[in-house]
Amino acid sequence: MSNVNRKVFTLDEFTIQQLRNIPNATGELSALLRDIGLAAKRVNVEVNKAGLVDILGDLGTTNVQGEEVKKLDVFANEQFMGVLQHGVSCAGIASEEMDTFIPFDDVISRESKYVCSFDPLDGSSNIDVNVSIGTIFGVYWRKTKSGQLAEEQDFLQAGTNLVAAGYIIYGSSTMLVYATRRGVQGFTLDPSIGEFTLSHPDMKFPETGKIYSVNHGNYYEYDEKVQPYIENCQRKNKSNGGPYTQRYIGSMVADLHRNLIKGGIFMYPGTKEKPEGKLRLMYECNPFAFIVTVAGGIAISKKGQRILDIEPKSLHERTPFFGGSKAMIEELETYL
Ligand code: P6P
Repeated sequence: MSNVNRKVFTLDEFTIQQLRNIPNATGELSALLRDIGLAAKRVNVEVNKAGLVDILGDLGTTNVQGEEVKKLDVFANEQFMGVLQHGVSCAGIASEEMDTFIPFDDVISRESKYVCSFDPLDGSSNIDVNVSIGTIFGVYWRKTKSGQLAEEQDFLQAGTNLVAAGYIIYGSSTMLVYATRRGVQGFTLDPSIGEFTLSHPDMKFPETGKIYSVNHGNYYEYDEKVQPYIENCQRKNKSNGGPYTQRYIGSMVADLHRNLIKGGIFMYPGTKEKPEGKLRLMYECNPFAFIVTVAGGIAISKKGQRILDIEPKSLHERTPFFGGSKAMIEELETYL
């Protein structure tokens, strides 16, 4: 049969094609990624009409249409947990929205070989002002034997053990970007068919860039070694690889997505009051460190400490995060 000329792959077609190309793959990871894509489409619908509902309302309040208002991050958490619990690939989920992990206690889920960590709606405070927000996820092989309930050790794994990681950005368009060791693939939601379609194949972090992203409002709180690097960024000009531009949206997914495409460095340093910084290791930093690294960039928490090598001690621990273009992180490390 002639090879049908297929210009555009949907997420489903792409993951199934990957499955066909990987010997002895069971299809569980492909199925899991499709499940995440489905939940992302449902969250996207709610995020896109956020301005029309009273999302500031507490649980149980009703909106102008008389619908029960769910805070969007609670809604998003339910959507991702729901599809994974009723899928065939996930034994449990840990979420920034939940105090502890949830093992899925049914026969199929107990047999499943993956567990997922999620930040179901990162940057949700930005919804009220119509700024891009996102979902961040990581996928691990479980460490416990299949057939039993997932345990905390299945989730408390270093980022180097990630099988896949990705994010959805609910922005001017809605994109799903995921990384496996085979590369980083970007899909854009095509509303005309309601499918994520491959728009950014094999994404690579530009070797260097001219964008630095940091919250200048905390400048005087940052570590003394970080401040001179930020000043170095401000002093860049035509004669020394600049000028640099400062871009900071305050939504990790949006800031890192832009820098992945254009090149740049994203920083959330520790401060004197909070040396561990604000960002969560399991739900924000590890997934992004995996994506950045697979794409050819670098992600560290301090000099010589790659994020992916951190051995987690608790599900909700935080870490400073410096991630982005290889040459920019290497220059930063000379200051740390
Ligand atoms: P700040 C959003 O609340 C978030 O967790 C990340 O998405 C974002 O990068 C960071 O916090 C922004 O924090 O302190 O600069 O407002």
